[in-house]
Amino acid sequence: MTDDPRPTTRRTALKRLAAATTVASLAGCAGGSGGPETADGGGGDATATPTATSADTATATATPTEPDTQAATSTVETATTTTERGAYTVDMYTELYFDPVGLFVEPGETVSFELVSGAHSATAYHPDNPNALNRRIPDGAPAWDTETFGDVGTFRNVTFETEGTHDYYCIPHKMVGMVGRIVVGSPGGPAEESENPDLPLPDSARIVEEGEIAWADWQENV
Ligand SMILES: [Cu+2]
Repeated sequence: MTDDPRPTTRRTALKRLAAATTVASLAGCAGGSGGPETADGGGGDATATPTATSADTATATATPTEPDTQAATSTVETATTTTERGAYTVDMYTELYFDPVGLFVEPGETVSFELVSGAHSATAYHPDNPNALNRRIPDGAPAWDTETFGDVGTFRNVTFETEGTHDYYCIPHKMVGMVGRIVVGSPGGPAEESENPDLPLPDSARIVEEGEIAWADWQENV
């Protein structure tokens, strides 16, 4: 399905970058308390995304999802290992990847982004999110963002309501290709119009077909 002639030197370079950045993140931003500010005043999406707080105040702020008759929304809530896990889990590793890198869910389902090692975020490509630069989630979907967190073993939940293709990235590691894709319901939206600029992602049709694509199965293609 892929005719991917990318030279292996890219992988080598990525690994070197990964190693270097791992050290940097361990030294620098392991605390996770100072997540990047969310850009305010965009005003685009009427449905405000609840702001995820730092992990140490995790339980109090989860905003219940209210069924919205009109707008499709994605919500973010903070969570700890003691709270309820979503139907799906995406693991985040200090080696700078999401696993699975490609995932299919039905609208309304919740994905738990779990921190296995390092300090990471899962952040939608939406102009309101830090360094997103471009939009790669469907029209009408809010700027979902777990913000960066560093407490290993915890997770944060994102509930996906908006059908289409949601590309996302890790704020500290976007530039070294820590990105992933979730197809909600069926593929669609701006992510389908161009290849992901930070790292090629699995084709959405393949994600739908296979349900999930493990990083180990994909990294040979990048
Ligand atoms: Cu990361």
